[in-house]
Parts: sequence; C-alpha cells; structure tokens
Amino acid sequence: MSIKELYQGDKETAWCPGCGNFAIRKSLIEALSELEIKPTEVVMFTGIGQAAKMPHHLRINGFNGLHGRALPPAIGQRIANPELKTIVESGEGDTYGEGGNHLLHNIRRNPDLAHLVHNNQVYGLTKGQASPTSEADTSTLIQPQGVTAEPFNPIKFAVAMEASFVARSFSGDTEHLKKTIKAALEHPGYALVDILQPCVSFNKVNTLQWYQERVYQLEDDYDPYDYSTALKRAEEWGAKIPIGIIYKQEKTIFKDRFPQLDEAPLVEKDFDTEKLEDLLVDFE
Ligand SMILES: Cc1ncc(C[n+]2csc(CCOP(=O)(O)OP(=O)(O)O)c2C)c(N)n1
Ligand code: SF4
Repeated sequence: MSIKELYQGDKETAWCPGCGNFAIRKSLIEALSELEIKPTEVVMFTGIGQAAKMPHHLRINGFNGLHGRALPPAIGQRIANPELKTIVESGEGDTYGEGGNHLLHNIRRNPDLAHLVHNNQVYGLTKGQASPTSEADTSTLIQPQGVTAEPFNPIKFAVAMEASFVARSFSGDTEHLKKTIKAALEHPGYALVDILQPCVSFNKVNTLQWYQERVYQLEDDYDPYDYSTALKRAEEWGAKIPIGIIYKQEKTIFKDRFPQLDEAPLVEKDFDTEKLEDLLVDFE
C-alpha cells in the first residue's frame, strides 16, 4: 500500500460539498506522502470545529482537544517524543479566537511543529457567526447589524512576533498548498500556515471566486528573511492578497532549551510508577 493510501480514512465526512476542507486534506496527504512520512510517524492535534474534525477523516494518530486548546498538548508531545512529527490543525475561530492566548505564547516558545489554520472567516460548525477574521460590518445570522470589530490579521501578528515561519496559502490552489505544507513540515521550529478556504454554506462574501480574484503568489525573488518587507506584505489584504512564505528565520527550538532531554526523550526514560502513585495520593 502506498503512503497516500495509508492515510485514506473510511468514514463519511459531515463536510458540505464544496467545502475547502476537502482540498486541504488532499494537499496534506500529498505533502506527507511526498515527504515519506507514514501515519505511524506523525500525530495531529486539533481543537473543535469543522476543520478540527480532520483527524476523524484521515488514518492518523489524533488528539481532538477542547476549543482553542490544541497547542498545549501538542507542545507536550514534542517534548515527550520528538521522534514523531507534530501537526496542529483547526479553524481560525479556534486558533485566533478561543486559542489566541495559546498562539501568542506558543510563538514565544517556538516548538517544532506545523500549524495549519483553515481560515474561512466564519465559525463554520456553529452556523456562521463572525470569527476573528470576519470583515467589520459583515452581517451574519447572529450579527444582522454587522460585525462590530476590525478583523484580526494573523500574518501581521505572527510576523510582528517574529514567529520562525509564517505562510499563507489557499485551498483553491492545491499545488501551492501542498508545497507550503511540505515547507512547514520541514521547517525546524514553529510554522504557521494560514489557509484561505471558502465556507460555501455560511460565508457568502468570501467565496472561492472572491479569493481567486485576489490571491497572487509572492514573486520568485521575494526574500522571506527580510523582516521589514515581510511586515509590509503582511498588511496586504483586500484587492490583492499574497500567498507564500511571508516570513522565516532560524530560532532556538523549545525542546533545545531543556538540556535534560539531550540524553533521551521522555518516552525512553525509566518511569518510577511508585513515585507517581505517591504524587497522585496528594491530589485525592
Ligand atoms: C469555549 C467554547 N466556546 C464555544 C464553543 C462552540 N463552538 C464549537 S465549534 C465553534 C466554531 C468553530 O469555528 P472555527 O474554529 O472557525 O472552525 P470551522 O468550524 O469554521 O472549521 C464554536 C464557537 C465551544 N465548543 N467551546
Ligand atoms: S459549514 Fe462551512 S466550514 Fe463547515 S463543512 Fe460546511 S462549508 Fe465547510
């Protein structure tokens, strides 16, 4: 069986026909398969939402946590068993809303993981309320008078915090998306990929066509190591939306700040169950 086939799940999805999630799943499987990463060599952490159901629809080790809380267990896994690749995947509501605080401190820590954010500019699973990236004044079922806050710009935020890898891609360009996911998986350190995707059921403004008319690829000679240029390009939104690796730099990885992990990862260390039992008694 090919690596690609190994990832194919057999459960029917509850995703709407035309949802960007299908293209993102396809690109992810292709990226993993081209990098020869088998399902047994990777763990996926998600929160709650349509995007966060990804591990239900792939054959992969998965941890489906609380809304916005995918990053903390993922960082724990990186420390406990860095032999396994780590993918965090969720919607923009989950990541930039409920999980915003974790995102901020995660960037400071720089754990070695790829973070794929399905950005459909609405809370999809709960039927289309405004999310942190919804445009101001857009009306939704819950906000008929329009959204009363300015949208969060995840790319500008991550570049300003000097995250080690910041990219944007688009579910309507699966070749670009596959290449970007591969680069994120190969990047040593935290890699954020904001993926624009339509929500055909609840976002009637930012449709596939809306994105197609605006999205363009960064020039071949674009230098992602140039901080000031990256910050400027991160502001581009509206008539023209750049996709590609917007910012990149090499930084100390979180795990490397713990010299005690040098000899062996936690999973390989002897474990004194008696001591643990004593500790648990304290919590009774
Ligand atoms: C703390 C908390 N708040 C709200 C909810 C309800 N809730 C579940 S999924 C969801 C929206 C998910 O939207 P997003 O993360 O953008 O993903 P999508 O469904 O669009 O893929 C919300 C608000 C929850 N489960 N927990
Ligand atoms: S509601 Fe939107 S995000 Fe959810 S499956 Fe349907 S199209 Fe996708």
